[in-house]
Amino acid sequence: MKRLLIATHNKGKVREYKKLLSDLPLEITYLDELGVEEEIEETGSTFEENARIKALGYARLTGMLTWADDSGLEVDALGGRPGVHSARYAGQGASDEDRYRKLLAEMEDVPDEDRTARFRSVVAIATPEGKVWTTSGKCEGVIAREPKGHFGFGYDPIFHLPELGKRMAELTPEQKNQISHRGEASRKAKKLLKELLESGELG
Ligand code: ITT
Repeated sequence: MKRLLIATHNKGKVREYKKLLSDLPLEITYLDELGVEEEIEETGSTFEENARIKALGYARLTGMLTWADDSGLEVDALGGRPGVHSARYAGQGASDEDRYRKLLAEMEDVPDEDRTARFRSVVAIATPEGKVWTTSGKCEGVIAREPKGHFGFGYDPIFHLPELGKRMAELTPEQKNQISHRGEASRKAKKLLKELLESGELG
């Protein structure tokens, strides 16, 4: 069976992807399982660029078909920040909670009607020979004033979904997957991957 590397160190993402891709004829592995410690630097200025850089970089490094995503939170009142810097927003070694607390503090004086935001995700699939494909997804919401919920990861406890009346972190993994940016991008990427496998394009 062909192997697919999920190129992430984020355990939340590994969990979500293993589940999503479990019915494909692929053996799924991930960086920590392979013991890959090299970091591919995310030097792009968009999610699309960074997803391509990550997928191609790890595909070349490992010689494996590779799936990577770049994702993050765009807050309108902050001109789209933290955006591609979402993981580094509170500096090296900070926790998910440090990051969302910092964002709540930065947003303290922003009125309710201006607290709109969205999660974005781009998934890239790359071969060691340098072929790469991408898909994208987004999820609209509002930055809440205090955290709630214990599911998910990252900024989920402060990301409010007005239509559901809930935080992202109050949704079960299945519910989150149905409406999330990563769910959308990865369903499209899964369809693409299936077509590529069936067409023989991946060898
Ligand atoms: P890899 O690069 O190893 O995949 P990462 O955590 O650094 O893992 P990103 O570069 O894509 O991932 O950064 C995304 C950050 O954006 C992530 O660390 C979270 O802080 C935030 N984020 C992305 N998707 C999220 C989600 O579904 N829920 C909450 N926060 C999310």
